[in-house]
Amino acid sequence: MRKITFIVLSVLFFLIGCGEIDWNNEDVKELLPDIVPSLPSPDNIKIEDGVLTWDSVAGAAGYIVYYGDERKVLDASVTSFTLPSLKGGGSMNVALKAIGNGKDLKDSSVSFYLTYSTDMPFIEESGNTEAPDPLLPIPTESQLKWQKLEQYAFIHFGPNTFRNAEWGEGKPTEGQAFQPTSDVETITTQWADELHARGMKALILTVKHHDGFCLWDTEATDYSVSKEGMYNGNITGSLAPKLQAHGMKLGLYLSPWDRNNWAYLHPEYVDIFTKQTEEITTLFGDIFEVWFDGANETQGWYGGGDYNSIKSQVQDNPYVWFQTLKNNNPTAMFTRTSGELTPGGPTVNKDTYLAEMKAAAIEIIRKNQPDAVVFGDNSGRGIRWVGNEQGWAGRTCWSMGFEEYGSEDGQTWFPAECDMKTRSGWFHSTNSNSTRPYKELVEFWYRSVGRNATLLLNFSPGRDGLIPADSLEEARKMWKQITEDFKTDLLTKENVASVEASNIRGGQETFGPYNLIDDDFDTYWTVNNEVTSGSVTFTFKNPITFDRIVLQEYIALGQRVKSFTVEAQDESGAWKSVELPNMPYNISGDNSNPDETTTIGYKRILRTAETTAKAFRLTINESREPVPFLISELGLYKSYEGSLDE
Ligand code: FUL
Ligand code: CA
Repeated sequence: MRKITFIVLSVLFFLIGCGEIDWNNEDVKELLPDIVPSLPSPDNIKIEDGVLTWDSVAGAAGYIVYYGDERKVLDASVTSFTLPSLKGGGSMNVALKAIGNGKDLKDSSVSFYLTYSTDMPFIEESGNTEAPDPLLPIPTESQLKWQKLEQYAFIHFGPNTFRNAEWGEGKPTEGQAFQPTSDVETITTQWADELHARGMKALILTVKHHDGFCLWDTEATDYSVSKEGMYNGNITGSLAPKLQAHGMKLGLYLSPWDRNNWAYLHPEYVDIFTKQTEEITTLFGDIFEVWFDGANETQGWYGGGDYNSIKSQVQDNPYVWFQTLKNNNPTAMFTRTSGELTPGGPTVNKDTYLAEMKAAAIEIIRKNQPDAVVFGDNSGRGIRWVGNEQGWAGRTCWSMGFEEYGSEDGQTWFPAECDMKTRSGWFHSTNSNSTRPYKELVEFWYRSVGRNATLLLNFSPGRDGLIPADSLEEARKMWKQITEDFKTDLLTKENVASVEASNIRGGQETFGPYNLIDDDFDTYWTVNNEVTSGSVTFTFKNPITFDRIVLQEYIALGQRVKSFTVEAQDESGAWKSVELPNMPYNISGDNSNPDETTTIGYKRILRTAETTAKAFRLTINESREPVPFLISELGLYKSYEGSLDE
């Protein structure tokens, strides 16, 4: 028997021999380690949102919470404790023990210590307590909803599909007009199901392209799916509920230019066009976007030879009314009528005519579909063409102004949409039968969605009415690559040890930097009114490796940022600008230069060199006006290099 045990036992026998044991006697406690059992320490201890919780310990008479320099004794019935607010910064150690009954159960040992740290860096509470004032122009709610769709599909389908045409070229004959070999249900089911599976949040269909053929059952003209001798399938009507079932939105392309209509550029055609607009905005449920294409010509004629000769004749005077053509053959649909232009007839300014006609149609859209945005409408409620059909927005891209780059001085909110093709033409053609590889589609996505624009990706169903399998396969891979690239945000509360911000509006948590990583667009980090630049630094518990930075500006109050900087602290502790390598390849009109750190807007994604960081810093250098900036979200990701197989 070891000596120490011998002594303990002797003392015990002595004490027992003297009568009742005083279990609380310090000498007794001291001497009892092996004999009176201890309670187990509380298990499953967690701190969430400032509340400490644990699993109750059977037999405990209560608990003691140790936090900072303080302690609190709690009843046995309690298994949670609200820690004091750490507003104002700092962190504290927190631990817990279960209290024994003072008889045959000793107190547990003290649990391991947890670090409880604040969501807010230390900052004086001073300055503005209300959200910053908006900086005009700002988006409408519909424009904001539209932008959040990010990526949606385009479908070009119509008579062009059946004769390798893009603009209704060539003389159509009745039989060639429109003859999909699949039934309408098969077609629209494929479109909705397959595009939904590829991450498309909406679909814009050419319900009428420049050839004037209508993909719905229209009362306005005789040239549609439902007329005698035609396909007899209301494609648009069948598509709408299929998209809705997937939570996808429907958009409609209605060409103002109508090459098949004698009345084009005549007053009568305004009635036809507005009637068509009325129909498409009332027949198919909610519409998110209406595309009034910008292409137009000075003649409403159909047919190669005539078209070119008329075009050359009107070149010098493009505002001639085609009265003669109208009189010669008012309703011919598939007939290539020769007509002569009568110079000197009544004239109309084509641009004014089209602008007025579109304005009348926009009125109808506002009435029937108040939530829809109109492509090309720069009244402050529409959206703009990005200025190219190559799938890229500018590295600097304002939601005001025009084309790729927009302008910080633009007076109306006019965000950019990038329309891009998966094949060489908008329409299917048996002559150019290849689809773009997914890597290019991924590139378009980064250069549109990643640059404060949306991506409108076109698919060209074939003569069977179905989107070709090769396009679907590349789009599948594209979407897999993108979803995998952004699967895991590395800038999360779990990974962050501490955060510092140079300024926080009013010193309030509501405007603090944790809003940058809460996955909520509507919460943001912002600063006091007089502050126009500033930085936020996140220090990680363990270094992280990333090659994608995602930034979102709270554009609901206006687009502001015009210059920012991103830096990382390497393992040696040195701070360096995050390296921005060249883009994977040139795109017509864009190039492979590195990304720029200028505008942010709704979403800005930088593809960076692979960077391992102990800490990450975002600095906002300048806004377009001397006003505070508002940043909704900041994310860091590592792109995916694995297999894209199904
Ligand atoms: C252009 C049209 O002329 C093309 O045919 C196509 O519809 C494209 C999306 O817009 O302006
Ligand atoms: Ca947020």
